[in-house]
Amino acid sequence: MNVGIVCYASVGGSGIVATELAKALADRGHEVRLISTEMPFRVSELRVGLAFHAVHTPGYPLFREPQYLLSLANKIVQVSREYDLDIIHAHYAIPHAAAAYLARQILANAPGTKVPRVITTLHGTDVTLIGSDSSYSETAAFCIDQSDGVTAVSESLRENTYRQLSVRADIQVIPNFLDCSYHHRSPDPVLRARFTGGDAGCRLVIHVSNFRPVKRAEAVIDIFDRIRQRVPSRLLLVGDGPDLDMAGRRARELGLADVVEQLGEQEEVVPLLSVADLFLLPSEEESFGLAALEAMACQVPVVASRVGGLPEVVDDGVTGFLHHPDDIDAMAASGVALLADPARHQAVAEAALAAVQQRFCANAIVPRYEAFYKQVLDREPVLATST
Ligand code: GMT
Repeated sequence: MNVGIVCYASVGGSGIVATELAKALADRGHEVRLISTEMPFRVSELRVGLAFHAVHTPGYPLFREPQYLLSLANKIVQVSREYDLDIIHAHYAIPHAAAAYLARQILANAPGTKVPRVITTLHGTDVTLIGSDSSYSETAAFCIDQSDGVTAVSESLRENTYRQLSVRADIQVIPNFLDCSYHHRSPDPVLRARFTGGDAGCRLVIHVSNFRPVKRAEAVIDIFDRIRQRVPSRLLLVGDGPDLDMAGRRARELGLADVVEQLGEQEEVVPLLSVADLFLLPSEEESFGLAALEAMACQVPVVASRVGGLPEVVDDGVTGFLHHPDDIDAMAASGVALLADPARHQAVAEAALAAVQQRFCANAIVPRYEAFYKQVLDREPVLATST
């Protein structure tokens, strides 16, 4: 199949999933064209069957606002005409589903032109935070409904979409996945010693996110503070975003400046996860929690909020621990219970890895996307064309 995948290039779950899907589809013999503003950060090496098309949004003195939706739709039309796309797969509804819809309308307007099917994958904040805001809700719901196929990354997100937007589309759940040949624990003792200061008794706690308010970075510091009072440990903060400074401030207030290390955005998280002992994710909302899945694949037990799709990823008490997002004490207690009991830690780490291998590896999930593409191509298009 010829597939155009539209995604955000920035560090973030939806871009990672779209990029990993593009790579996996190319490896399975499809012709895949990634369409984004920049080369997504996880497309490292050249791959047969995978090409990248950059979207440029030229400014103009008259415009105060960048016209990304229009330039993206324009690029999709050009790529589709040139490379005969069967599918445009938009990751993140806003504004990618709208751009795909517009591109399909433009293509359908030219008799004799092949009109690709549009598939939209909902990732979470495109529904739960931005999409359901009254500034976007009508356009988001319309464009989702105008897609030929819609997927969501968890049951929870599917239900939330019906609850929060007036969407009628039949939403299929296809969970996120990992390339399990890459995402596995491979600890570097030198790196670990660098973070522990060579103290064999020191445990490493880690948080990876884009430090937006939904991630509750301050809660990460408060949980770590409680853990640190019971178990000698250090905290690694990986990623960047609006709340990172606040997290640093909170750490200084609590006298933790020497044991909290800010590593900023990192392209490679596996080496960092591979030296960590505990992953904290006290988010307010998480449609899936790809960061938790990456930690589990690296045998790092997760302590997280019982919100959104996280219970579909973490089996509470077996592959990690889930608590109410405001129950900082309970999260800290679970962290201490794991770090202070090596046998329990190992059991949870092994169960987490087994769960990832059974349910969330690319070889189990990518065929579900392929099957969905075929299903969508075999049924009547949403848009009646003039061809
Ligand atoms: O929340 C983020 O870190 C970014 C955001 C995105 O779209 O890039 O993440 C959402 O999509 C991810 C991939 O499907 C999910 O794993 C995250 O849970 C989801 N974030 C939220 O729902 C807050």
